[in-house]
Amino acid sequence: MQLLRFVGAAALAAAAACGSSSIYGGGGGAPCTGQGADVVVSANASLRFSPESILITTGKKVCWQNTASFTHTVTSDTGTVLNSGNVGGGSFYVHTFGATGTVAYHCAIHQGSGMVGKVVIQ
Ligand SMILES: [Cu+2]
Repeated sequence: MQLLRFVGAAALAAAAACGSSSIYGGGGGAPCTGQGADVVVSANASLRFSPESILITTGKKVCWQNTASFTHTVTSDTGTVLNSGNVGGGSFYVHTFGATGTVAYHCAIHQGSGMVGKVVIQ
């Protein structure tokens, strides 16, 4: 019990110290599964983010998996919190959210087709 309490405290401390950061990569397979993401959002072949809106807490790691065979982006509507650049088919983009707020984003290539999403961080 004592050990469990210690591990819990360490995990909390690590989360609190964790700022905003991004990871890029992937290609083939299901790379989000190896990223330790708390939430996975697919950027799919139907030009949609799924789920389109997610609710998380600070310190959570979100992985966008491009499940299409073509390129998408994960790009903040305003600011640069999410700025994936081109994410090729089968690749992923990971971002850990360090601050509360609402981040509306879109795919820079398919925004005109309604490919938009939102992350609410509490
Ligand atoms: Cu797209």
